[in-house]
Amino acid sequence: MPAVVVLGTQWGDEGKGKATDQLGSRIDYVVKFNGGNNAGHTVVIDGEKYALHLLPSGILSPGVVPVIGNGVVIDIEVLFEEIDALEARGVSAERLLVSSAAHVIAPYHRTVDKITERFLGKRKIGTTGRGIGPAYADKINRVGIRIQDLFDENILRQKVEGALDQKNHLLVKVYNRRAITVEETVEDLLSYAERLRPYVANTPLVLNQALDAGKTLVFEAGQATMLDVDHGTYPFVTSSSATAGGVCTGSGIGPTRIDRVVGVAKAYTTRVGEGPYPTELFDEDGEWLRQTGGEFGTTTGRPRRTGWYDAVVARYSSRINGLTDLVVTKLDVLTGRDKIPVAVAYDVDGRRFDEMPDDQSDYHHAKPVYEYLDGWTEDISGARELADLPVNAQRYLAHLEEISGCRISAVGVGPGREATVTIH
Ligand code: 2SA
Ligand code: GDP
Ligand code: MG
Repeated sequence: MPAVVVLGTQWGDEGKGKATDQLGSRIDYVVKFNGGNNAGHTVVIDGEKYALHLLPSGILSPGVVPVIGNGVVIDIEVLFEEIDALEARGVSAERLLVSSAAHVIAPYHRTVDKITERFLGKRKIGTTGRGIGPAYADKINRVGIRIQDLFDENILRQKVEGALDQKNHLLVKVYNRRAITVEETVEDLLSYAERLRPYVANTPLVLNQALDAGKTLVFEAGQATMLDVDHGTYPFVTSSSATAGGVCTGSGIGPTRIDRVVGVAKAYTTRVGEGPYPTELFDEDGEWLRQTGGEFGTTTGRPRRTGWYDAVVARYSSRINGLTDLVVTKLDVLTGRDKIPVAVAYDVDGRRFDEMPDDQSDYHHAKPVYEYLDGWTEDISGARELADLPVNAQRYLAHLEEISGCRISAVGVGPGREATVTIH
């Protein structure tokens, strides 16, 4: 399996970090290709919890080369904070490679992110406030700063001038804020340049050469399909391509080199931030899922919205990403329920939708059409084979597989590295 993609099929936090980490002993490179420090991936190893944001999960496996690809936006201060925190716990970042073409999140991107949200008021997106959207906007608008610009002060100054031109106009005239100076920004960015230099590489070349040499690469998505800027619930999305297509543009490898696309899905659903969410629960069941599943943001600590499994979303994700297999996580969280609802279709003002509505307004009005499956009460955290699971848990999985349109290859039964049922 030379090139494997691991991505989220719902609204994020499906447990991608753990799914990637688990492939660890068999892989050579773990590559991040989209997003930035809005991501939060939790990996639990021997009871020790690691929360990763910018660094790929592969950093935790000795021998794996972690790569931050060109499609990522990098807050360099946060990157070094994360490296320092891991090194203090004995995890080395020595092998890390950072793309010279990745874009930088400058301090003004964070400012603009927060101000924009405040001004949007009721129409806000509920961003993580990390400057992600404004950094990608500058990239597309061709006024972004790239990692390689940090090594030429003249070029950096010119680019910062270009980036601040319109922003200062907006900050001062529209938002009534002070102007950001070119000098303070250049100084801030230059202060990291020398420390960053040893990590910087031509990562598309490195990755293609690694594939040529028969190495195994895992491409780890941040956020998820329903938050993808093209295929998600726009405008309530993040600003990057979190689907399988983003792997190619965000890392510089061709689509013909991808062998396997693994979609990760929780046995229920969660969402952070604003936007439509048909199976969302507002009652005590929703609170029960939040508490039992520990559904609080890894980056911001925000309580996650919670709801039942949504097979319409699963089928959509399976199609958009060309999934080869599905990893279902957090099945253990559902233990103790009498009946477990799963949405198989939507009702939109009396019309039935078996597939994702194309029209945003329809999606905002979609109500789930539920099937109710029998639950189980046995502790399943020790299960490692399908046969170790109670019959009703097996039936739940078989049904998910049928309605999601994808083969299930593994099931998470606890946060730990070892707590996984592998299906052969
Ligand atoms: P942004 O900051 O511009 O990317 O926000 C846009 C939307 O994308 C959502 N988003 C996320 N949703 C779930 N998990 C994310 N990562 C963290 C985690 C979130 C946290 O792993 O828990 O700690 O709050 C993530 N990152 C972005 C965001 O909520 C907006 O809806
Ligand atoms: P990611 O962004 O997709 O990597 O997911 P997060 O790390 O943000 O959120 C997933 C959470 O679920 C983390 O706290 C994981 O430790 C935890 N987790 C992952 N898989 C399982 C599982 O199978 N069971 C349980 N109980 N927790 C899990
Ligand atoms: Mg997360």
